[in-house]
Amino acid sequence: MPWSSFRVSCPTRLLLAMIALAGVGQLSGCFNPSGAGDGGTETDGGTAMQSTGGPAGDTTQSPLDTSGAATSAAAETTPNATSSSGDPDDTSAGPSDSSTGEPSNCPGGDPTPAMAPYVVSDLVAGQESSDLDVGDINGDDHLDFIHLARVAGSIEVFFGDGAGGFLSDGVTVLNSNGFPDTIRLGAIADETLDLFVHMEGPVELWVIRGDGAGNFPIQQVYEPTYVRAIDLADLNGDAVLDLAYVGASNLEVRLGNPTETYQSPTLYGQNFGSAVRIADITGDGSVDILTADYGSTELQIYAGAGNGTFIAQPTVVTGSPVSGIDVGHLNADDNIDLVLTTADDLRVFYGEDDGTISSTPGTVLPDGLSRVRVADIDADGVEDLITRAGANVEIRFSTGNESFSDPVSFACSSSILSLEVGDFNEDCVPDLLGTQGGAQSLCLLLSDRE
Ligand SMILES: [Ca+2]
Ligand SMILES: [Ca+2]
Ligand SMILES: [Ca+2]
Ligand SMILES: [Ca+2]
Repeated sequence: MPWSSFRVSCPTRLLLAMIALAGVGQLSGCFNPSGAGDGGTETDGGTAMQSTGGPAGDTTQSPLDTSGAATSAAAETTPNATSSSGDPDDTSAGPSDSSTGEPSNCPGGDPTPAMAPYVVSDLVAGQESSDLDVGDINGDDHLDFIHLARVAGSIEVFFGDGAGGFLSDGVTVLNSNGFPDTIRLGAIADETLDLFVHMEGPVELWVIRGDGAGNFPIQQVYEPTYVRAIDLADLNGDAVLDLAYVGASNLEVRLGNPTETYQSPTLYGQNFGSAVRIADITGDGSVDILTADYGSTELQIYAGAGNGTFIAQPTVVTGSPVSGIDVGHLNADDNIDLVLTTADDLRVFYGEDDGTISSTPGTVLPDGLSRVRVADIDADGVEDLITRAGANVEIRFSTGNESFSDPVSFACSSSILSLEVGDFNEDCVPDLLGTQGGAQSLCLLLSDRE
């Protein structure tokens, strides 16, 4: 078992820095990722990737957040599905909260529509990164990120300083002696973020519990577990984070225990999955699971009963195999929408007023975009599309009328594998962070409102 000696290292200088930061007033209105993010992991050609949507966003949610994407999203102007939106303790005012008329917590005032300049830089990581996730790992109210150095097998945290910088070059929290390829953050049964890591060779799912201070001292190994894509949410309403993943041959659902351990999986359907996403796509208040299969041109929807069990629904025909899934609010109504990337195009399926999803795409962009994230980049209350094309990160702004702008492109130095969304510099504009193939750095796109 490759699970051997790893004990958290937390250099003294870092501790001092964190202590110093504790006295800094937090920009509570601007900290949280706008919700994009976290979501399901999607894989593309065997490379672990993010969608996240994800629960982008999932990454900072507590288990209580996950109660129902559409419900919570509709109740707020913050549009992301499984993101931080449902958390009553979440003081974050995403950019779209500007529509509420509440006083702005954003330095310089709320972002204005159509404003989305980014400064692109390489963030040296020392190792090629294969996947990442974002969240406040050490509880100082500043967004951090964690990433996998696949070849070295190490897991590193970069603690954010709240101004777009990071307190060190990365702190190794675990040496796996294996080949981690997928990583997710989520709080299992308390407020502190825990880690979910898939290992290759042997295939195992590692659940690594965090202490809320940036250390990950408690590990569990579930084997053999092959994960191509994973998403996290509370599937049965007990406020404990549950797991849904695809990989070897089925959709597997593992329910969490209050003791922060996981039960044996329940299997659903044949699935050699490429992507999975949890969201209340049926609009009944219980989260559902969407899965895509490498060999299939249909998206499978498993409707949640609210108790942790799922029933397969009629599939959504996608035209060609799906590589990426995200959900969000991409037109002007409050219904949750679904966006898919396939080998040939990007398709948006808009939610209907009766709680169903249209069976035919309302918008098709004829570009072969292999992955997608949604986030409201320009703070107009409608989420926008974030994709990548090789080394470029592309943003297509939603008009709110089921059409999108031409892509606005930002060039990274190498092809983007995983992409996450979060507001690292706390200016209320989502920032973007991607892993880059063949580079010992990550690509940071930091919003620049000047
Ligand atoms: Ca932090
Ligand atoms: Ca649960
Ligand atoms: Ca927008
Ligand atoms: Ca920002």
